[in-house]
Amino acid sequence: MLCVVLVVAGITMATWTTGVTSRDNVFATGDLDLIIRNEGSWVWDEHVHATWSATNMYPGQDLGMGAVHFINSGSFEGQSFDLAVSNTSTVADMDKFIEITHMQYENGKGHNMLDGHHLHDVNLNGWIDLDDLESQPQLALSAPSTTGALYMRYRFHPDAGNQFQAASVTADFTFTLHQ
Ligand SMILES: [Ca+2]
Ligand SMILES: [Ca+2]
Repeated sequence: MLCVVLVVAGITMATWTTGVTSRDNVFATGDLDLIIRNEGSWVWDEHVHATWSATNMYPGQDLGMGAVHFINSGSFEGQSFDLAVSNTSTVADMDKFIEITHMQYENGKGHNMLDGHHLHDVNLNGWIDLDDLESQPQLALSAPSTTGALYMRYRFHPDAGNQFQAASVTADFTFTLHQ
């Protein structure tokens, strides 16, 4: 059995604080608080573990669309947003065969991450995949002002060989909002 588990986890809460204290002055600080929810869920949570998964995958199979939604519930507007992934493959380099066929970041405006200006085929296998995203975290994107979303679609690449039978990839996504 071939399978891929795409875990959306590790939400980073960015908190703005100041250590300055002086007599008779008060410096009040605000914060950034990034929370997410799964597609199909109404619950916003800092500790959501959204799981995009596919089992019994075969080479060439479309793995469908996954979505995760964001909201900044803090008192500051976020200035920038980072998106990173860390992959664990049970058979080496399997993440290179999880092709990303669609990747759209929405924050009031749609950003096609496959437009040639964001994600590149850095491992030079001819397609954009989870390994490319792992080595190119998408940093300093414009922040989700109130809400935002990430939509991704995957395909198990047709060139995947028999070495990946009974193997799996786990991809942990981390989203960071900066003041
Ligand atoms: Ca590639
Ligand atoms: Ca990798």
